[in-house]
Amino acid sequence: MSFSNADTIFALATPPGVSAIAVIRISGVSALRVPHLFGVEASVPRTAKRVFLKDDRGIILDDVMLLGFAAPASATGEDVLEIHCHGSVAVIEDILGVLAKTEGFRPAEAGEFTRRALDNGKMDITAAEGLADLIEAETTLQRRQASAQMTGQLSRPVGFWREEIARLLAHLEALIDFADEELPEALRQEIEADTAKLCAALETALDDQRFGEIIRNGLSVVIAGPVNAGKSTLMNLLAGRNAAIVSDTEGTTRDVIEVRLTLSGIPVRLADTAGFRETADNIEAEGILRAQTEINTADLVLLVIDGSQPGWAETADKMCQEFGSPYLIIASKSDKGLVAADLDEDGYFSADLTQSKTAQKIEAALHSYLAPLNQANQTPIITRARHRDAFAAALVRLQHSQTLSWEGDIALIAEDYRRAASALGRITGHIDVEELLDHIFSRFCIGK
Ligand SMILES: Nc1nc2c(ncn2[C@@H]2O[C@H](COP(=O)(O)OP(=O)(O)O)[C@@H](O)[C@H]2O)c(=O)[nH]1
Ligand SMILES: [Mg+2]
Repeated sequence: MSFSNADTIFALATPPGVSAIAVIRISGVSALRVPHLFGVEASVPRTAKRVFLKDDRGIILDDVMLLGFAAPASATGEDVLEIHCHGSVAVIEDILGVLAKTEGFRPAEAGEFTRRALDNGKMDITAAEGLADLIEAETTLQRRQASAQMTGQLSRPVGFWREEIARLLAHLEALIDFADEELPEALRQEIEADTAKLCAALETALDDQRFGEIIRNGLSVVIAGPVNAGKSTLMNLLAGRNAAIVSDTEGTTRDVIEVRLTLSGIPVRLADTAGFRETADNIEAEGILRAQTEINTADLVLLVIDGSQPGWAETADKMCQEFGSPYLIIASKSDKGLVAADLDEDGYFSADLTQSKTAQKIEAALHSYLAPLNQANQTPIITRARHRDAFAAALVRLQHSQTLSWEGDIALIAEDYRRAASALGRITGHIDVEELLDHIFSRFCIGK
């Protein structure tokens, strides 16, 4: 963002449109002077004050409540004023209009309040991400995860590990400085043991079956299979509405149709796709290509296949082997008589998709698939690919350090620790290890 932090910024903090109350938020050096612009005396910080804002002709503009916060004790770390006005389009426009034409004021860019909070040390990147997730949260699990991240679920362990790595690094640096002296064996063992502990902790955090990312983005479940198997019927059954066209005409579904649902508290993005078959139709062929892309990136594929047709199990087996994702096989049309199959009982289940009660059966099967994900790590701390990459990079560095010989160049080992610490620092935005090292060295005595 290239615009100036010196400006006082303002924005409507509530959704646009008509509402009982709307909140206009103002942050920056001139925020607490805003009441004067409306012919009102300044408010006392942290005290709610009811006033009548006036326009430039002294006519009452609205009956509002003002709430001020003096820097640095505010959400952005700057002076902040909130105007709680009536949620009328005209009132909001008129108040924003006065602010817009005042010298030193300008409308906030997207995310700029949070950006200022970040710049002023009010929150780190993980808390800002948590806040963004909280605002977007649609399910209880998403809300819990977002609040946890906002309050340090991720930044606490990251900070702790980073400090631990820096502490070990400080020892290594001291060893480099006193290279002439004999390497203290006890210290070497201690560093190695602590490094092993760190690696184990990172491995545990990484071994979360991506549950945090799944909670955040939704589990991607793709319905796939041959044409006319009942894929769209299954989609509608789970969605509880006719989201996709069901027809006995082959090749009816040609594009990917997506609905969002919540299963076992987990948000699910359910996608219906075009059935597989050879086709001369360009649009359908593109649909099949899209289906394949969806399948390859899915968290779970529901393969629907007509179970009343001989040879269905073999076809299903062959198809599943090409999937890069976990899958469940659903043999449909069991009402027409399921053809016995040489498949593991747990490997599939049969269903009459035209019966609404089948939905519960399939939801139960999905639940048993989702439940273990949830158990693996009750409170995943990784919620984004960005975090995962950083954890993995730190782990690789620490593991690499363990392969290096202490008889060789200790500076090489130290470099691994340095890089591991910066990888973790990228998560919270604290990349500089030197500052941490200075702090740690200040507590060292010579020879330690
Ligand atoms: N008898 C019976 N018919 C089904 C079942 N599932 C789907 N159908 C019918 O099969 C035809 C194709 O279904 P559709 O969902 O459009 O299949 P898709 O091509 O895989 O999306 C439709 O006429 C459905 O009513 C089932 O379990 N039993
Ligand atoms: Mg279909």
